[in-house]
This record gives sequence, C-alpha cells and structure tokens, in this order.
Amino acid sequence: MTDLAAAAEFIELFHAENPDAGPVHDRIAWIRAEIDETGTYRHTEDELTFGARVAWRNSARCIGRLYWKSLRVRDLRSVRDASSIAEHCAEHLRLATNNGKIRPVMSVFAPDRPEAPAPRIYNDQLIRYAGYGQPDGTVVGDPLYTGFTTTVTAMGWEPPTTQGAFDILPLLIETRHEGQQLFTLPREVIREVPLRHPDFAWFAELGLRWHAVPAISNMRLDIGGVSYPAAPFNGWYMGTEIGARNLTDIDRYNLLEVIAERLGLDTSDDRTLWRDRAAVEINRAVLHSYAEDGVTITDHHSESRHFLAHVAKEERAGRGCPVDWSWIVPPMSGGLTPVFHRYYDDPETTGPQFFVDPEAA
Ligand code: HEM
Ligand code: NRG
Repeated sequence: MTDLAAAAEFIELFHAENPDAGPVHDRIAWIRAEIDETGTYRHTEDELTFGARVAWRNSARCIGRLYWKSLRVRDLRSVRDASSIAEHCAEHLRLATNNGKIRPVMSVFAPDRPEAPAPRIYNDQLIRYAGYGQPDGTVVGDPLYTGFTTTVTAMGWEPPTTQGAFDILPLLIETRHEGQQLFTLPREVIREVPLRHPDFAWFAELGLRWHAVPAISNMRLDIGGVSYPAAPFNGWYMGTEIGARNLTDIDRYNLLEVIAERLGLDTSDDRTLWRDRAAVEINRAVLHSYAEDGVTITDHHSESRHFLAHVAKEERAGRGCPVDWSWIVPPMSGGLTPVFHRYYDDPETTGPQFFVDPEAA
C-alpha cells in the first residue's frame, strides 16, 4: 500500500517547483482516492520526469549533479515482458551513447504494485565484464563479477570459447509471469574504448579497454511512495572511476604493478611512490583515449569545480544539497581538488531517491 503522506510530500514539491502544474489540492485529493481504491497511484509523465531528476539531484554520492535538469526520462511503465525490457535496455544504450556524445538517460519500467511485483534487472550495470576464477586462485576478467558470472553460467550463458579479460555479461531479467531469463545485448550498442597512452606506445600492447557508458541498473528509484526497482540510468564517466578504481583496485583489475614495471619504477620501496606514479599514467591513458575517440568523459579537477558550482546554485535556489564527502572526494589527488577542503550538508535527505536493493545487488 502506497503511503499517502509520502505521495503528498512529493506532489507538493512538484507543484512548488512547477507552478504551472495546476491546483495541488485537487491532485492530492485524486491521489488519495486512487490509493483508497487500488492501493497505489500512477504518476503523470511530468511527475515521473521531475521525480527522476530530483532523485539524481538528491544523490549525495554523485559528483555529476550540475546536469540534473538535463536527464532524459523514458516512460516504459507499460513494458511487461522480459524480452521487451531487454530490447529497451539496448535502445537505452543506443540513445545514451549517441555516437560518443553521451547523454544522461533513465528508462523507467513498471513500479511495484500491490497485485504485481515490478520487473527486476539483476545486473548492477547494463554493461559489465565477466570474471572467471582460475584453479590457481587468479581471475581472468573483472574479479567483482565472478559470482554473477557463475550464476549466469549455471543458467546457461556460454562464455566465448577463449575467456577474455573484457567479455560482456548477459542481462539477467526477472518478471513475475516469466521468471528469470538471460539476454545478450547486441554488440553494436556497446561502445568501448581501447586504452592507449599519449607518451608510451607500450601501453596499447596491454590490451586494456573500458566501456563508454556507466549505466547503473540495480538501484531502486523511489518517488512519492512509489517504488521503481527497474529504472536503469546513466551519465558519463569521470576518468578516476576507471583509472583509479576499476583498473587499479587490488580486488579489481589490479594493474598498478604491471604498469609500474613497464615504467621501470622501483617497486621494492613504498617511498618511491611507484603506485602513485603508475596511477597517474593509467589515468592519463584513460582520459586521453576517451577524448581521442570522441567519447564524453570528465576529469576529477573539472568535475570538482562543476560540483561546487552546483552546490552554490542549489543554495541560491534555497535548497540544501545533501553530500557524502567520502564519495564526492575523488579516489586520487583528493586534496588537489576543491571538493576536499570544505564541509557539506548532511547526506540524509527525504524526497525522490535511489536506493541499493539488497536482493538485486
Ligand atoms: C555516483 C559521476 C550522472 C546518480 C557517482 C560517482 C561518480 C559520479 C564519480 C561515484 C561512483 C563511485 O565512486 O563508484 C557522475 C557523472 C555523471 C553522473 C560524471 C555525468 C552526467 C548520474 C546520473 C544519475 C546519477 C544521470 C542518476 C540519474 C548517481 C548515484 C550514485 C552516483 C545514485 C551513487 C551510486 C552508488 O551508491 O553506488 N556519480 N554521475 N549520476 N551517481 Fe552520478
Ligand atoms: N564507479 C562505477 C560507476 C558508478 C556511477 N558513476 C557514474 N554514473 N558516472 C564504474 O562503473 O566505474 N553515471 O550515471 O554517470
């Protein structure tokens, strides 16, 4: 049963920020009657779009929020079958990739209703790389996804004959009437960037690559008491997400030592700062390769500035801006960016929001 108080709070916010939307009391009275009759209510398209944008605006962990008003929202609430959901996920990637000029997009599938649970997408992003555990304990591919890779393999997914470091995982989608099913994304909707370095020709020989679009698909979107568990969204990457985490974390691709050795650094002593020096070069390679291929990416210095412009703009609009410092400060050169050097509003917030769904993670 949808909570009327949560619905009313959202509708009041919507009308306060959209003065042309008509009389707020009429809308709330309508929603009260709809909840009494059906247990929930249906957002108008304008409410859905606004709610999705405000959920982004409220994401305390996101440094990219300056662009929150530009989010394109696809209303796919009437799409029921897993195969159509998979096709719309492919279309989402096509629209979002936009030939490299990435657009922030969200695709909203049906919400939970009292009589029918919503569809679910179990992948944490639409595009991710498989991880294959080897008998000697090492992993080929992304170690974060060994569990998911095992699950989909047990369900019948066939990895390529030679398991590679960057094999795209299938989508695992569940609907109540069909159960769980796997779908392979068409190759042409997956843009990737082969990584090379502006100064070191050997870098390209490492055969590293990353996907152009980060499209989070396992977060539940909550708007005014209505829960949308399948609402994948994307923006573009900040280089450090790839260069200072995905490719460098010890429990991910763990490449610092490989790069440091190619750079001829002394890895026997922490104080040579070989990790830091190798990390800078990986990050230069990421930013250089995306830029050269015409794929949108941002760097942590520019994005930190943009973010502080956003915080100031929110203050001018008379709103707080929830911020989680530990997520906003970039994972390298934190103190070299302006977001490091200040305090922020509490990350706790009410209103439209994204949550990590434990059963989908
Ligand atoms: C988190 C950047 C667009 C919602 C993040 C993080 C970064 C980032 C760097 C931290 C990720 C991490 O440390 O793993 C950006 C940039 C965007 C963008 C550069 C470009 C437009 C969006 C959009 C949405 C969004 C379109 C939603 C509509 C979020 C959320 C998180 C997040 C919910 C937290 C994820 C979690 O808890 O795991 N973003 N973002 N972002 N972003 Fe954004
Ligand atoms: N760190 C993750 C992606 C998390 C969200 N980041 C964004 N979101 N840029 C990774 O894949 O490295 N976004 O919607 O653009």
